Amino acid sequence: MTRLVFPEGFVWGAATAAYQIEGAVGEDGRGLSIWDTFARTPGNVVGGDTGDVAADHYHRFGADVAMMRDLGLSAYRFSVAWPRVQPTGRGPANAAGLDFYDRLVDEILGSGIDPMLTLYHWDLPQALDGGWTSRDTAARFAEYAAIVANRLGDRVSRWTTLNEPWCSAFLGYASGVHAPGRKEPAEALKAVHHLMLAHGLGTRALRDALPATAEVSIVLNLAAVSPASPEGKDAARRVDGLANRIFLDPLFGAGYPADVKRDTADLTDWSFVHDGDEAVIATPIDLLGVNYYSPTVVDLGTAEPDSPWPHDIETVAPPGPRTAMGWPIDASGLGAILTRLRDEYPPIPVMITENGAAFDDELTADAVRDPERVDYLRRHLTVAHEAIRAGVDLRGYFVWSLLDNFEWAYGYGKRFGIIHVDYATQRRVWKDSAYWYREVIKANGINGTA
Ligand code: IFM
Repeated sequence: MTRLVFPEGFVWGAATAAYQIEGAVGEDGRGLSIWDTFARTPGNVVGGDTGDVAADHYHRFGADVAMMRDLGLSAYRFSVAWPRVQPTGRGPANAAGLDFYDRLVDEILGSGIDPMLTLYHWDLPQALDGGWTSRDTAARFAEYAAIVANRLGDRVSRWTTLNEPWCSAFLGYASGVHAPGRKEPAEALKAVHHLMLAHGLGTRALRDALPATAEVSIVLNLAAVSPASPEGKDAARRVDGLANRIFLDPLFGAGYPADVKRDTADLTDWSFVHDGDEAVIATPIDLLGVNYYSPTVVDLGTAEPDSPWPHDIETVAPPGPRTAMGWPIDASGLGAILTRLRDEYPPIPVMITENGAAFDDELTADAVRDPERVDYLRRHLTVAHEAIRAGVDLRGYFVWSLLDNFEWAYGYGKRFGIIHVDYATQRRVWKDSAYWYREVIKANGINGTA
């Protein structure tokens, strides 16, 4: 094994999201989100699970932040629930909702940890009619961003507009496996644009409200796409367009890719893109967050039910080890994404804002032995280190997730945490991976896999 040391000041973090951990969905004036509605609709989430209680972080954040301190985290990435701040998605702020995040931020800072705040991690206020298919939602998002920035901007210096807009658009509006559960591919493209417009307008609102030193970012779940056969080459190009370039190109000033527009001409004429929108989307940002879990291998074929891709493209499962999600384990995709960003887009600092794995953990006495998760993390950190050596401006790494939590349509059965949560008692137990991560942070490095 080789000792791999990361650059001084490398950010070591862990990430969570509001609906997945907070619970307390009916407290202190929080409004309904599309995920409350979706999860409460029978058949949408395995076991009928909802985020009603989740990891009860709303009431236990003090103890949870204390664990972050004990882990030695330099940063904590969390999200704000829009419906806590604006219960109907518009209008004046709900004071009690903002107060919660005020206390949380103080607790994080008081523990010597840098808060990294995501404004939108999928819990859209239910009252916003039309959701992301409505252009107005982008304007409402900018208003919400300003409210949160005005309250927390004196203490939070790292801001993210959206988490994984691909999921919001394609899982929410094309495959329908996420809220709001619509299966209308044309609407998914409209949602992409309104999400990106929200990002641009939100970035401008943040710039107006925040000190000049604040850092603004977006987090994308970029895909490492490859064809399973020579015949699948064009399918891979199309998937790459819909997964990556549809976000990256407008973000970096090149507008929506011509081939993506051509490929989707039977669904839409793209008239939802108005003059000036692409300039708004290209408002400069300071950092790009990349979430990576697994590679994407595709071929020409018949899309599986619930596929977010066009109906003539199938996803192929390459041989080799998988996580409990059934996702292939292959860290090389992370390297491919990072070097591609370096080679094909303007220079920008990058952080890996999510990476981790679900496994069927077993709690025995006071321990969870999870060597597969440690191995998964080590492999991906090895690749991250390689990327830095290859000139990628990689500034940090956040493990997904700090705690076991509500894994969206999979409910509580899939555990991504480095800390185990017993949902019946809300007792937290550190998994072996948490102890391992603590040592990685302390040493600012790992024993690499190669
Ligand atoms: O749990 C999710 C998270 O909310 C967004 N990125 C992927 C994770 C694992 O599926």
